[in-house]
Amino acid sequence: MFDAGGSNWGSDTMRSPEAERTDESFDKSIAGWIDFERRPLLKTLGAGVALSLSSGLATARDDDDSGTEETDTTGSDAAGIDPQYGLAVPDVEELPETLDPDHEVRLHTVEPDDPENPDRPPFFHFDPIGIHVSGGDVVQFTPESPDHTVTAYHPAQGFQQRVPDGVPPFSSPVLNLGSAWLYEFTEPGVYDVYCGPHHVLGMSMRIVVGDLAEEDVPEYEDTFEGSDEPPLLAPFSKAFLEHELNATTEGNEDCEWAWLTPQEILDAPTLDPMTIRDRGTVPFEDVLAEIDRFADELPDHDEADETAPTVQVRDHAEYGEILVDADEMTLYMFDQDTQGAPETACDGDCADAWPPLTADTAVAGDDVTAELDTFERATGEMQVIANGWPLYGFAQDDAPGDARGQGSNDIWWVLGPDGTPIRSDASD
Ligand SMILES: [Cu+2]
Repeated sequence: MFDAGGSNWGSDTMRSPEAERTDESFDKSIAGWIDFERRPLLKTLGAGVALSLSSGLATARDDDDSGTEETDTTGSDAAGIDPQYGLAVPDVEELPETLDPDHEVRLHTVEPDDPENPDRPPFFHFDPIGIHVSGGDVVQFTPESPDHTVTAYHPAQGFQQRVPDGVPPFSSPVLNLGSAWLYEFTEPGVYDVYCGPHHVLGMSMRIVVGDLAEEDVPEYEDTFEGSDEPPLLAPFSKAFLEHELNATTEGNEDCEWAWLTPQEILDAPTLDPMTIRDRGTVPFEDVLAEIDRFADELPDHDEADETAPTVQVRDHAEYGEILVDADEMTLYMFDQDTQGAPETACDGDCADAWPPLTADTAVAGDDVTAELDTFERATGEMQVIANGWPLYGFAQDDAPGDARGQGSNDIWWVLGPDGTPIRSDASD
């Protein structure tokens, strides 16, 4: 029930209704916080949007009127993910089971917590903003606000190449809420990507693929000036935009640049490729904290909870280092579950006694070496998996350090930092 999208990638997309719609809604989405005098700047941004997407724009929406299923004939690989166009899934609820994404990146808009400066524009960002994936991993990009894209820095998009050699200038279409876009990262290396509509607001991120070594880290320089050819793409440079901002806003010469810039983001120390490789994921907050002029304005928002570790390690007096949840409560695995199977053998009354650990995104604490993932329970909640084992709490544990469920019926066990069950005797 989804269109693989291949037939929608027209060559005349610059004039497609979708491009115009995006241009318009982009204006609307930021009109609320920008003053009237700056409208000419927005026109400039709008033009840039159409240009930046010209080589990779297509609709992510189902064509409900067509009544026919069209087949992708553009040379997709076996998984149906095109190396240039990825795979747009109009309805994320209908993600084909054969495509099991290994990672998820959300595309966000967050209002800063800045009562002193109510006109401060929102932060448009990817979260996590840095991830390390294995070669061949599929990443699902999920918009949580409208009108984002995921686009490679590439000469074909008007930028220096910031993806490994041979990687095409890939781009998602403009993504609407409820959709998703999948891309398979096959070539090892460092990938910098941006959101077309929000690039000038600093919306960019870095993906490190494979076992990167220090000597393999590419030197990306001078990217944000745009390329000389074609010169029309130069409007992406910060200098140009500052000029426009100052020219269109009276007495604005001393105005501090209100937005994040991609350069600030991608130069943040915590987005160093080796740091990303070592950390696995880097939340947006960590990058924001490293940009001096925003360091005091971290959004005080659910965002903080979403990026706090969902699973961490705690030393237990009897069992040594074990996995615990965000509140340091002991976590368990269930022998009747099948390791690696995205399903649970514990629901109903069982789930009352052994509440599943749920989170939209599983974030590993520092000492967690188990690979974390999630799957959808019948209730619609996302349950966290460590090393292939669905995780549960125990209703009779009252405080951190309690592990009253250990060895219960000889089928419930705590887990070590790598997600291996610790099948010791019951403690009582
Ligand atoms: Cu965006």
